[in-house]
Amino acid sequence: MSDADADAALHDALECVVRRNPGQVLFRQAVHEVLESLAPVVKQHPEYVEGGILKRIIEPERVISFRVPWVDDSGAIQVQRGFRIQFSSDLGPYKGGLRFHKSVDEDTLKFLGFEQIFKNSLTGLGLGGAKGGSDFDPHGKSEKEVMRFCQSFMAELAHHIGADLDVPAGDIGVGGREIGYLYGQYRKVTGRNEAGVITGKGIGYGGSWARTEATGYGLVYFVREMLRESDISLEGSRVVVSGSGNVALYAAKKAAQLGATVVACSDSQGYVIDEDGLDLDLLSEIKDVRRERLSAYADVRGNCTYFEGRSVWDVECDIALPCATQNELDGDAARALAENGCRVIAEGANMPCTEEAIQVIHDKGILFGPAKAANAGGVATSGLEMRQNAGRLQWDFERVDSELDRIMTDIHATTAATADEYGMPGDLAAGANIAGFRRVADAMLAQGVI
Ligand code: NDP
Ligand code: 2IT
Repeated sequence: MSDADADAALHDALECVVRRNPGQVLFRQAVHEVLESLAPVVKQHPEYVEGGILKRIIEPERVISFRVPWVDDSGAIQVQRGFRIQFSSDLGPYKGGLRFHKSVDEDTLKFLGFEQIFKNSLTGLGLGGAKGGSDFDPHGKSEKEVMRFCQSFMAELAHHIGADLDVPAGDIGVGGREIGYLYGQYRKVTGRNEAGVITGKGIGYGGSWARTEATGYGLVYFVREMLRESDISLEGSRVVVSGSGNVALYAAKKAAQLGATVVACSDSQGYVIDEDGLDLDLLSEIKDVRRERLSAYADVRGNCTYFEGRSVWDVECDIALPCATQNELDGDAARALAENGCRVIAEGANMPCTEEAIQVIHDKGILFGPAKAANAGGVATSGLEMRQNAGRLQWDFERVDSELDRIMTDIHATTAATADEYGMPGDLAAGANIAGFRRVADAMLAQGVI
């Protein structure tokens, strides 16, 4: 296909997203980022355009939106909006997390569902792409309020999911506690013990060892692979993570285990810098057990500094791991990191770097690990949990962790080889988009226009 025809097909697909989804800026950003990488693929493979792949892949198979009423502790009735975006089932059952955060809307979940298709493809497992969630804000809610909300949310969602249909998991605001309540309500509503319907379950009732750790650990395994042929090493490096939730905490723990000093982390209010290296057991206790704000870490730890309302990307580091949320690292932040000598940025969160930031990272020669590849360890381990559930067995921690390590190593090798093959050596973002896309596109061609 000629360059002009390929560019026109990609341009038409993006135009279609903009026209059909007015105001959905995150979804547009995510689609643009993928389509931008695909020109060389489309030129070589006109069958993708002829088979309508670009037109089909940008339209979710199904968008489900529902009312979630619940009663708060004062007896007042609250109503939230719930969603499940079932984006693509070409590689397997729909798969992707649930996000509970006040910012959640259809735009957010479409961007996340779209990215999930390619991420799940890269894992090499049989997983389609989906995302769901609600604008419920778990901050400051009592245990009982969280339970009642989860029950109401699942009373509706249960009609749309199943072990061979759609398998949710956690994301921002949805951790082990919420998954427990959601799974309990699924059993109650359906009357079935169907463990493979949701992942991230507790170890005692069908969960997988190492799922809790998987996204953060997987991110650091991916960084280790990125550094293999460089003069940079995790050992002795200075690392900054953003966020202090599930992904941030276990990324920090694995980086520290591999000899790095993790000097700073953040939450939505501010960041803490601890020059001796963060006390990660204390951080776990404050965030996971006590469910307090990060400022409480500084109060208990002493001898460290908490900055309210300031950017964690001002902290000097060798390696930066954005692990909080989308568009948290912008062009200015990327320039600040570069000026302070940062050599590596790898995305634990989904789409944490803005398009301008990615351009700056590229121009400054900073090594970049894109989210679809670098944070795929979480969903990959969810895939391993589904496999264990289907076999009604449970592997030990070491087995799951070593499978995770192997999958992350393979994802790195595939993305690097694909970038080489398409003449963009070292561009792991392009490699991830192309490799992720090709597997789904080939499956779509093989299965016809459905
Ligand atoms: P958690 O809810 O455990 O933690 C989220 C962290 O990010 C908190 O520290 C939170 O701070 C901070 N944060 C959330 N929203 C904002 C915001 N708007 N501005 C600044 N800080 C914010 O979520 P996870 O750790 O599970 O998820 C983090 C990221 O990783 C998300 O992008 C998610 O999509 C992605 N991800 C998660 C996977 C998983 O397995 N959990 C897998 C792959 C990717 P605060 O408490 O103050 O809100
Ligand atoms: O963004 C993600 O990959 C996740 N939140 C994990 C999804 C999953 O199904 O484990």
